[in-house]
Amino acid sequence: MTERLTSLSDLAPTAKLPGYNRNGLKPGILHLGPGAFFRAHFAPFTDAAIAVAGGDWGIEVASLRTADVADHLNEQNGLYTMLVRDTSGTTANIIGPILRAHVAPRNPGDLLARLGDPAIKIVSLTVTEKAYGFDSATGGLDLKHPDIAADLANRHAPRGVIGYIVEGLARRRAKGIAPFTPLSCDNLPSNGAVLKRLVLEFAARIDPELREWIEKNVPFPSTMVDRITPASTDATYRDAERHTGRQDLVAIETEPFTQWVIEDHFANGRPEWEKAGALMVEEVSAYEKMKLRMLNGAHSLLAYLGYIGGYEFIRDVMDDVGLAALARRHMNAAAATLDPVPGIDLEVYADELIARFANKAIAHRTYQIAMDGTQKLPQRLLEPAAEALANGSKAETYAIAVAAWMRYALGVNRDGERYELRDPRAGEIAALLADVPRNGGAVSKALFGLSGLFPAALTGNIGWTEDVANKLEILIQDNKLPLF
Ligand code: CS2
Repeated sequence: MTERLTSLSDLAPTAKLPGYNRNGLKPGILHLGPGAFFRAHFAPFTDAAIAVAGGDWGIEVASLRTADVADHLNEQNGLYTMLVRDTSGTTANIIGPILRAHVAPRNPGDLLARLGDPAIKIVSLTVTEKAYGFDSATGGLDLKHPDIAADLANRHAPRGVIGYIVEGLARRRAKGIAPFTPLSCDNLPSNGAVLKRLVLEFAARIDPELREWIEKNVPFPSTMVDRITPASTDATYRDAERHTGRQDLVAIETEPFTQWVIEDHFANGRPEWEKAGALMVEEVSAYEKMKLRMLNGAHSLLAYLGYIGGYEFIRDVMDDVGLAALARRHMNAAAATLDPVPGIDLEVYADELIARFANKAIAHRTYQIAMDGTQKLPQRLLEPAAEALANGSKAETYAIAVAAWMRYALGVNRDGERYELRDPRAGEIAALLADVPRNGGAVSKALFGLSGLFPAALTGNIGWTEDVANKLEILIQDNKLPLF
C-alpha cells in the first residue's frame, strides 16, 4: 500500500511543495470549517502569502460537526494536496500552513482555549450559509436556530459559530487580551456585517457590556470569495496519489481561477494576502454583489434546471446550447442590477464565467450546487429579481430560476425516482406540498408561502408570480427541458 502523506520528504517530482520552511511556523489563525472550499481558497492564499512575505500565520482549523477531515489532517500533519485542473492538465500543490485540527464537539474546552490564546489574531469562517443562524426575514439572529438556542442557554459550552466567537471574545476581554478579527468567508452579501450583527445581538442577550466592548473593538471585515471547488471523489484521491506518490485522504481538486477581495480592517494584524493576489479594499460590497448575482445566481439556475433535466455536472449543462445561452442571458440580467464594479468590465467577467462553467476538467455536480436552496436563493436570485422588477424589467430569467427550484423542491425526478432535497427547510417544504396538486399554480402558491423566504416585492407582483407558475407548469408537464 502507498505510504500516507505525512511529510514533504521524497514526494514524486510532480508535487509542488510549499515555498517556505514549515518547521517553526507558528499559529496566527484559527479557522472554523475546514471543508473543501477552505482548502482550495483560504489555505492556499495563506500558503502563498507566507511563501512571499513570511509571518506567523500558520492555521489551526476546527470542525464544528464531523470529525473525518480534522482527523485526517492531523494524521497527515496538516498537509494535503490541491489538484488544479483544466483541459491542459492537472498540477498538484502541497499546501502547508495547517498546523493542527480540532474537533469541537469532541473537546469544546480545547477550542475555547485556542480562541483565548493571544497568538490567535484572526478567526476565519467557511461554515456555509445555514450555520450562521440568521433569520432571513429580519436579517437578525434566528432564536429558533438550534445552535443559537442551545448556545444562548449554555454560553460557556457553545456548539455553534456565533456561540464560539462570542465566548472566545468574552474570554479575551476578561483576560485583557486584544480581540481576534472574525473573518467570514462564506457566500453571503456583506458577510462581515451579517456576522457582526449576529454576534452583537447574541452578546446583547448575555452581557450588554460585552456587546459594547465588541462593537468598539472588533472589526468584522467583509470578503468576496471565489473558486469553483467540487466535492472530492475517488478520482481526486487517485489523482493526488498519482501526482505525489502518497495517499492523501483530504486531497481536493479545483479550477485555476481564484479570487479574494477583502475589506482591510483588522484589529490585530493579518497575513500579506495581497502578495498572493488578494485585493485589499475599503469596501467590498460591489464585488460581492457581482459575484453572488452573476456567478452564483447563474450557477443555481443551471443547477436546478440541469438536475431536473438529467445533467449530472455543470459542464454537461453547458454543452446544452440552449441552457448555456440562458445562463449568459441571466448574467446580463444580473449585471443590469449592479452598480459599476471598480476595475471590472462586466461583459468580460460574464465571458470568463461561461468559460469557467464549461471547464471540461471540472466535474461539479448540479446536485451539489442545488443543496440548501432556501439559504442561497435570497442573495443570489430573489433580491436582484425584486430590484430588476422595480427597474421595469420582466425579470424573466429569475422566474425561470425560481420555477426550476420549485420543480426541484418536489423531490422526484421525471422517472418518478425520489431524491433528498438536502436543505435545512426540507421538512417544512415537504409539509407545505403534502396535499398540493402537482400543477404550476398550486405548487408555486404553496412555496411562495414559505415563511420569510420570498420578499413581498416578488409575491405581491402578480405578473411575475404568474410567470413563475406558468414556467413551473411547463417544467412539471414536459418530458424534456423546454427552451425558455
Ligand atoms: C456554488 C458555489 O455550491 C454552490 O452553491 O454556487 O459553491 C460556487 O461554486 C462558488 O461560490 C464559486 O466561488
